[in-house]
Amino acid sequence: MSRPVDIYRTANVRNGIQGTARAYRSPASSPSENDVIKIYYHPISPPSRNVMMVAKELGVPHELRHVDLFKGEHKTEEFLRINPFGTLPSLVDEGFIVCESRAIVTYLANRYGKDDNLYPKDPRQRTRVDSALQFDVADLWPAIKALQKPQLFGKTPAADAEEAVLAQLRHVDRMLSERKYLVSDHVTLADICVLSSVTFLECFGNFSIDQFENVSLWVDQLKRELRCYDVVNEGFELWKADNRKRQE
Ligand SMILES: N[C@@H](CCC(=O)N[C@@H](CS)C(=O)NCC(=O)O)C(=O)O
Repeated sequence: MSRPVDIYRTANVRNGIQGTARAYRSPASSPSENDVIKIYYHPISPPSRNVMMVAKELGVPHELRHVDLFKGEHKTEEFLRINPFGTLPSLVDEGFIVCESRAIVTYLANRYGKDDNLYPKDPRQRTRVDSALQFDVADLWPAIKALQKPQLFGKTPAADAEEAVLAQLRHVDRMLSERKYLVSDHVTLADICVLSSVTFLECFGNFSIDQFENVSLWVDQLKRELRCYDVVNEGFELWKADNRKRQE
């Protein structure tokens, strides 16, 4: 596995800002400096970006471990011992391993959330968040992945892939016609995870979400409001810029 890369540190140096992930306030129940949470990630992977954004929003100290998907590092014996599915992201908290990004973000909020804003404790409010997370994992993200992943490897997506994405975005747009955020009057885990999926559509510059007015406004607003967005997504932004150049 390659040397761990802390994209936050890179971002902070570039932006002239002091500090790394540890600059965020640590909650009372956070682990010791010696056994800090490890997040295995790749900067352009939307599920990885979910987890990194939630960890930052919660102020959970963590260390990033870069796993190069393009070199197959996620299929090495070493990594399969952490994540038997051979996918990113994964989290290790004092030896406790969690795979699947939406399970990771709910774990982080349950264990380290100082309040229940991101993941409400009220059963009905929480079910609204869970429902949107299930929609993301089962419907929205697979449609977006089917359109984008082939292009990552220079292939052409299936003929109906774009229409499938449009159908899912219509659902998101309808949800956002009723309120400012997906399921509540404030940001929840649902917004962060769905935002990661939707912004993956920015990869190739050949798909626009502009026809979905509510979705477009919500994306712009979240990018401004989430204090973690720029720092967590710097690797993604750099990759997108390089990719555009490669395509010119
Ligand atoms: N449901 C999983 C999906 C994870 C996933 O598919 N991650 C991609 C990166 S975006 C991956 O590791 N792909 C490698 C592979 O499938 O071999 C999650 O949310 O964690």
